[in-house]
Amino acid sequence: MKLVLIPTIIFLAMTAHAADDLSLPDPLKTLAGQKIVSSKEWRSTRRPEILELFRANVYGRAPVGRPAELTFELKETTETALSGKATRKLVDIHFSGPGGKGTIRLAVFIPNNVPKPVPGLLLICNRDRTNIDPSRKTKSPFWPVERIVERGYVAAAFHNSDLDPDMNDGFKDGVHGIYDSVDAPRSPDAWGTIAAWAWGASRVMDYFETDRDIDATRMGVVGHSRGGKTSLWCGAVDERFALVVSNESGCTGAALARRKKGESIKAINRGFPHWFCAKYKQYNDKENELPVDQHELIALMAPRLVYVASAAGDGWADPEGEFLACVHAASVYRLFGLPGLGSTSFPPLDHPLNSGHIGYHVRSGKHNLLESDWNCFMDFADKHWKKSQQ
Ligand code: GTR
Repeated sequence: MKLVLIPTIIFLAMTAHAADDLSLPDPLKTLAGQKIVSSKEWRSTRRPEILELFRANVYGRAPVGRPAELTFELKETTETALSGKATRKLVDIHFSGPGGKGTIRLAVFIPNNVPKPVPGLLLICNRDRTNIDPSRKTKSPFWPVERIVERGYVAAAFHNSDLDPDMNDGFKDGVHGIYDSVDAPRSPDAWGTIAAWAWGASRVMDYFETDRDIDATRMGVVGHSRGGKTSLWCGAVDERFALVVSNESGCTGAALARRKKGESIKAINRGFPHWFCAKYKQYNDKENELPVDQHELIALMAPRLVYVASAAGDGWADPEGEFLACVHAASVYRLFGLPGLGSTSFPPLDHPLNSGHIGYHVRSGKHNLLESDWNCFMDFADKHWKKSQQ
């Protein structure tokens, strides 16, 4: 017994110590030094403050929310998809602005023979489009539609390049070209590519709200890696998403910047100068000067559900930093009387923590989004959304 307990105590002490050393910004203390003691104060004062700090310093400011010109074109409805198990809808979401127009090509599978409206998961796909093949000729664990439908959830997906190509193109292409002002020089807080993709997920939510088969009040947004950074930012900005899933999002996703483990702010700004706003580059090698850290991004989901997934072989995304961000977001959930993660010790491999409103797992293996990850996301959704049925 002693032999088990002693290492556990040492590990717990190390975990707490590692986090204390970081001098993380306190989600419950305003810039003016006021202590936030209620969910009401959080909502009225501190949440808007943190959201604005992320906008101004990290992801940038979208010049438009739901555009005046937004239409949904139902291109196809197939009621016998997946051998009759699902109804497939292909929807083109058209938007336009001063600089042109664009289309999100959304694919949705709605399980048949379940009560409507159905909750589900929307994937922001950042890998080759074949991973979200709606014909199902190509099947990929990145989007295991058959499994998602079998578990009673809507499976929806769109490709990030419908919003903006993943290139440092001077913000000429995609939604930046459509909505940015051409008269003024680009400001330091103008939106980057991650914010553009997140904007797209919100336009998909605009569609969900019109589809009576889909329960728009119980939809999750899921992203892997750069897509996970996107799902987190989307969930922060758009509170209509009831569940936000970050799979191995790492730097400027779920991982704490102040730990300086794995990918750094400088490395990400060098490698992907178009992902964030120009001002973010001021924090290269200056993590401690950033007025926020990523636990506060997770806290912006409160009191909604958020799930963070890591892989043990993905040091670049700093699994422990992703875990600690969840631990340090919990104080905000407690304001709502919710347990947050419900644990402060790093879980063993392949043992998800999913009883609180923040879920977390670290699985064995490498950087990837697998069917086993999806199963964990759905276990978490089941726990919280199907409580009454258990
Ligand atoms: C890496 C990048 C990460 C992560 C990853 C991905 O090259 O450094 O931040 O986003 O790409 O999206 O697969």
